[in-house]
Amino acid sequence: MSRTVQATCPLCEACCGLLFTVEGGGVTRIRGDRDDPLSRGYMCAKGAALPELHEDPDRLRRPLRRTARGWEELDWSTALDLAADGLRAVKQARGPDAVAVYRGNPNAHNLGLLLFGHGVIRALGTRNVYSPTSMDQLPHMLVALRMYGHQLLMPVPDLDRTDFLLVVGANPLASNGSAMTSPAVGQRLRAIQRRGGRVVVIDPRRTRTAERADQHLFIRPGRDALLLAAMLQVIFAEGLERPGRLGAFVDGLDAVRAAVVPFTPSRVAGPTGITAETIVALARELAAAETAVVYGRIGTSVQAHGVTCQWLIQLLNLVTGNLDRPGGLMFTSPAVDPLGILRLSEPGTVGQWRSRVQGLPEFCGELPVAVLGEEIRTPGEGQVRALLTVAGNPALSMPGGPALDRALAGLDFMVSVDLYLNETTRHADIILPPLSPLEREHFDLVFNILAIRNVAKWSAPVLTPPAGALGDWEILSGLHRRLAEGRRQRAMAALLGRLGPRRLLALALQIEARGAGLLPFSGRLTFRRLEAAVHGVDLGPLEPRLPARLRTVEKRIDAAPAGFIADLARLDPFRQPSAAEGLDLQLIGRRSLLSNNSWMHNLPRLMAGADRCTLLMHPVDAAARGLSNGGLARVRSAYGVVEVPVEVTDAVMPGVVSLPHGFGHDHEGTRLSVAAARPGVNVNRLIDPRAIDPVGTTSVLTGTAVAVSALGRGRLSSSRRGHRA
Ligand SMILES: Nc1nc2c(c(=O)[nH]1)N[C@H]1C(S)=C(S)[C@@H](COP(=O)(O)OP(=O)(O)OC[C@H]3O[C@@H](n4cnc5c(=O)[nH]c(N)nc54)[C@H](O)[C@@H]3O)O[C@H]1N2
Ligand SMILES: Nc1nc2c(c(=O)[nH]1)N[C@H]1C(S)=C(S)[C@@H](COP(=O)(O)OP(=O)(O)OC[C@H]3O[C@@H](n4cnc5c(=O)[nH]c(N)nc54)[C@H](O)[C@@H]3O)O[C@H]1N2
Ligand code: SF4
Ligand SMILES: [Mo]
Repeated sequence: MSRTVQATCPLCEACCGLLFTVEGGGVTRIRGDRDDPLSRGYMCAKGAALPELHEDPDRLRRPLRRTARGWEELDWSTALDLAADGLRAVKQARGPDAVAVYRGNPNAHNLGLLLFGHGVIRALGTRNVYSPTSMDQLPHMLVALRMYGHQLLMPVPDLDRTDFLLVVGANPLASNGSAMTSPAVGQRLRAIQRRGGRVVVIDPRRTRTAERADQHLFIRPGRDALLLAAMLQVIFAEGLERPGRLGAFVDGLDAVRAAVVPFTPSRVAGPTGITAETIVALARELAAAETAVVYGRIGTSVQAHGVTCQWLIQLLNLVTGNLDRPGGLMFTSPAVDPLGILRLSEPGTVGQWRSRVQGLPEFCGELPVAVLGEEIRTPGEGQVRALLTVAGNPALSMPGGPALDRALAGLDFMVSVDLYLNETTRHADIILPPLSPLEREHFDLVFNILAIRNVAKWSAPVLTPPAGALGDWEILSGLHRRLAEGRRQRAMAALLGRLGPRRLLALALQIEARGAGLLPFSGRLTFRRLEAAVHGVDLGPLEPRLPARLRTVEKRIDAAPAGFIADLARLDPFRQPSAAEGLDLQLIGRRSLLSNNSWMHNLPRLMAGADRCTLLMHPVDAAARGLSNGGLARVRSAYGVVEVPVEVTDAVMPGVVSLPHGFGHDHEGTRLSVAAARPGVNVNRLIDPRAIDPVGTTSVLTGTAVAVSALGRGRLSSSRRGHRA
């Protein structure tokens, strides 16, 4: 007997609806669900690999403890006791801040981790809380907080209705869309073109998205703020601004107008690599389009002026009248609204506390990842001596490379909640492996806030979990109950544990319903209706939400937050990015459809084919260094060195090289047999954690100055092999 189960893919922000055929306890077939209101049948190779992830013999099934004789399996209650005892011991001996918590990217895709992570952090009482936010979307959140009054008020492109899409520093055809839940984005871009619209891409690399676009412009890495400021300058200088209905709710446009005056197209042309005429034409086209969206993603966030980029992107949408209107950049109306539910979600905070060593400010309850390594290494009161990682792989994902790896190795105690024994969790004393993604229930709390259409979907587990195994939420709930202090905390931990994610979600929907009249979907979506709609509930296209949805005190948009204006004043078009002696190239990253940051490299079907961890280099640059396709190159930055094969291609602009992140699976002591066979190198060995955007404390991961030299074909020097350990 076979049955078909509908479920949302939890791997990336596209949140595709998938159909699983289940037979004899396993998945025998998987395909895209054509009745899903958003993904309409789309599925990528990673989704198709979910059964392989489930079956992966290297995926951990039982808790592990490190011993002198190697890893030992534990039963769950012993494992949770030992984990909690170890964390508590460090807290008691060295104070709460001595225990750090790092929650990785998959937390955002996991209902249980989202609902139960906070309790553990509260119980630990630590200020050393970290996540990839500060190497990712922090600039978007800070801009949302300052302009619209809430960190989560991040408007998304109304892709299905726009006539003109300007993509800056994003490659949705590889990433499947980010800060914009829009599955099948390739089809959606094609649809823009079919209805007579245009897609333009600004990127130092001719990506798949750029190839699909009507126009692609190379830009020098890290120079987007200049381009965006110049576009605004043209719009103001030519009197093209028309903020429309929202004009009455905006403060500070005159300050913006004055601040962009120096950024004329002719001044920024040289530094950006885009001609003045092209910049003027782009600004005019944006202003003239019936509807338009400027959309910028990670390429414009993880640079020295990342916040300024995201701010200027909001302004371009605003002054051309495209903010909060169909076909423009719009705010969502999620069924479970974090802004609505009893105001449970904080608007956002900056600088409530500072990091001990460098004094960098907290943002929304977290410190920047840039400081984790030094907080572990630097002795003194408040030094981090224990770490809890939850679904994260900082050993590969954070800037810092070997220094960070050594810091993790030197901790007194470490616990990891993770599916694998990988580069990070190999340092743990206790590893707590959750059920596989196919064995857990799912609802998107985060990505419904960022979806290009209002949708909601409940997914029951596809497969029945093995008896006695624990899901992510049960693991965190178990830690929470053990770590909770005082009667109130203990009672809360016990209550949450009894409810579980499913009943908490049902409760959230009930609370939404009570707010009848305040929220567009109040009372319309009960948990029963949600559960019955196995393909998902379509709540319709995005609707204008301003000014009602603003969370600023006066319910007005602040177009000119002081810190942002000041950063613009610091932007000198002619200042070269600081390049130490001989570092004459700029390094950018890239993503592949077949990767998911640093994980999923252990699945044979995703690792088949050509080596993906290669250095892309322009033919002119390669020839100048005596490098050809497949030749080995030594890449050196002011911070570190890697050795990697070269792929010569004119898809990168001259002067720019590209290396993906998430590789470097050549550490001893991992259990990743497939990944370790093709380890690649860790690009973060080249990136100095001290490189940050001072406005938003986001790590600068793009535009790193590097030198590249030839090593000869097939010759690996000892420094590549030498870092096994
Ligand atoms: N398949 C797959 N999907 C993923 C992920 C994955 O690893 N694999 N990761 C997920 C995560 S965590 C995230 S945050 C999202 C990210 O989603 P995207 O932002 O779409 O990610 P990228 O594909 O890295 O695209 C960034 C683009 O910016 C360009 N770029 C680099 N530097 C600059 C610059 O200075 N200026 C400009 N204009 N462009 C620049 C790069 O060449 C690249 O094409 O993807 C998510 N989706
Ligand atoms: N140089 C450079 N560095 C980057 C980036 C870049 O573009 N360039 N991108 C940055 C970005 S945007 C991000 S988001 C970060 C990602 O950084 P991280 O979140 O630290 O890294 P991931 O590779 O996503 O690691 C996810 C971990 O979670 C585990 N895992 C997967 N699913 C589950 C689950 O359901 N439950 C549990 N408990 N564990 C699970 C995996 O085994 C893996 O160990 O990397 C950042 N680092
Ligand atoms: S695009 Fe993302 S959500 Fe869709 S199947 Fe692929 S990994 Fe899953
Ligand atoms: Mo990310």
